[in-house]
Amino acid sequence: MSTYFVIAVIVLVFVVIFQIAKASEYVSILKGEESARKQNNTINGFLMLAFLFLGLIGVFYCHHILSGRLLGESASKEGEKVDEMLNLTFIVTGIVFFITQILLFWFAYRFQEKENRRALFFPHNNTMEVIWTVVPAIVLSVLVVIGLRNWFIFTGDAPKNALVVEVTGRQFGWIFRYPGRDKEFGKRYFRNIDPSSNSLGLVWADNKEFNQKADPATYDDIVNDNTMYVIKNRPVKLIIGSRDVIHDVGLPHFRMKMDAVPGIPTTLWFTPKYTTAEMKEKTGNPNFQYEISCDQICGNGHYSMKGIIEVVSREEYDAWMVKQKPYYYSAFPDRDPSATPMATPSKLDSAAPAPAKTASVKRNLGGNQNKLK
Ligand SMILES: [Cu+2]
Repeated sequence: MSTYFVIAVIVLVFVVIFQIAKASEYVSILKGEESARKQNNTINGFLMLAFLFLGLIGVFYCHHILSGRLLGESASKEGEKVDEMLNLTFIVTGIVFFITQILLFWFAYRFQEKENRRALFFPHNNTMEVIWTVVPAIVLSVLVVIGLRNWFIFTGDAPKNALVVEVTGRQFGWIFRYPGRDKEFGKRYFRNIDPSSNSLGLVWADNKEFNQKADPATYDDIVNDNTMYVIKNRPVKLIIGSRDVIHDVGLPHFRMKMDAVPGIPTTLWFTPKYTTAEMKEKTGNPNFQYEISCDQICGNGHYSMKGIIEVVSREEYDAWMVKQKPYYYSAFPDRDPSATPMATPSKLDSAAPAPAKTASVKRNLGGNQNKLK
């Protein structure tokens, strides 16, 4: 209802301005050009004041309806620094905004054309030039330095105890990888990518065509689509990449974002402050979810690229992790020791395309990639 009211007021204001302009046109015909121009001048002076007051009321009104309806407090410790920067920027630009806008409209009204008034010829003043160049330069430099310092923290080395998760964007979704027990991410190669069985192109097997050797570090990597689990109060470092076009890991609740670029890994770390359950309580929204939104227009399914982050306690995380199976076993179920403990190496060897000369665990786990396709 109030929206319609605001629209109606805006339309009304424009109708009034239009009518005044129309009326003054007729008046100028009747009265002659000179006196009509003077009258227009007075009207314009008052309109300047009207715009100033309406504009200030508009600023106050927008502030009033938006405050409390935005995202709320930062859900990460590092995000607090982003909020501090934003607030500082708002304070500095806010002060400048009010001073300049009020002076601009007030001067236009106050110093309008009058019979006996002569304009002062004021072409140049070096002192003023220096002041309004140096002061903004210093203020902006301070803002930039604070921003750079924070940027180097967020994108720099994560604390040693950080949980490391690899995030890969694809059209249209997110793929998360955890390094598994060896705490090491296995190698990937883009030509190994098969959306149905090897979504990240992990180098599971020897491949002579691509001159690749199977990387045993891939065997325990855990791959998860669309939901990332992280731990409250423990820093999490994201290693970000993309499988196709440029995406962007947007984390509005944590106040972070970082481009996901094919072939160029980017990193970012932050420390979640509240679990998802705590945020449900804090926001009073039982359906609250931490969200990864893709912040880069990346194709016609861009809008659907929503990833979920579950922030949980250490115990809940461990319980979740225990249930995860290495991705390798979902592509090679017959090699899962918990599923088929009786799988014999000789059987596996016969599936390999080019048996190596020496028997090794590596070869047994390698297998035939063509089988996947
Ligand atoms: Cu995207």
